[in-house]
Amino acid sequence: MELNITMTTPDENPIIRTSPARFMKGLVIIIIPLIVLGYITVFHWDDTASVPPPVSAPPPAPAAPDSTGAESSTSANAPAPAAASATAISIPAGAATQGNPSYTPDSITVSKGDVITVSNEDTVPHTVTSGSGPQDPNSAKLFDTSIIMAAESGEVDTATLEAGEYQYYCTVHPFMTGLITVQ
Ligand SMILES: [Cu+2]
Repeated sequence: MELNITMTTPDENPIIRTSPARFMKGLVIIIIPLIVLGYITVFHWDDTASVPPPVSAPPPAPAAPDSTGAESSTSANAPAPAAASATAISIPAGAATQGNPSYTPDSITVSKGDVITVSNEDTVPHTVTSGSGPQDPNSAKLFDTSIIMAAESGEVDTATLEAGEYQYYCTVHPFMTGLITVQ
């Protein structure tokens, strides 16, 4: 049995099915959006990432002392208690760039047993890891917050540390270093 599978008649051109003008019009319709998207991607890439506003003072609250037990805040991302507390380290925005402040303060003195809250106010992950750097054979053996994501916080518990000075650094950006002194 023999099949004739010719799809076109001999007098029909099987390839050119449109006019050059119509073809160019279609091409322009495709290329213009590509140019616009390309421009946005190349020159406005940074604008596509949302950068949280800098952490500012929390809304005014009644200045009642000993309010730490109050659980009035329903915010999921309540900022760390402002200043005053000596047991807080913050990682400011831009810390991932070498030369910028990395830990604030970068040297802190606490009493043994204090729990240091580390709040990451930057837009990339950081750590507070014991040791002088990745090459330190004792790196992370004394304490390690592990990765703290942007806008989140971690803790360093000093209960297991003897009095003394402890260097720490960021495993993601080893040029970020600081010092914890336990009394
Ligand atoms: Cu870091």
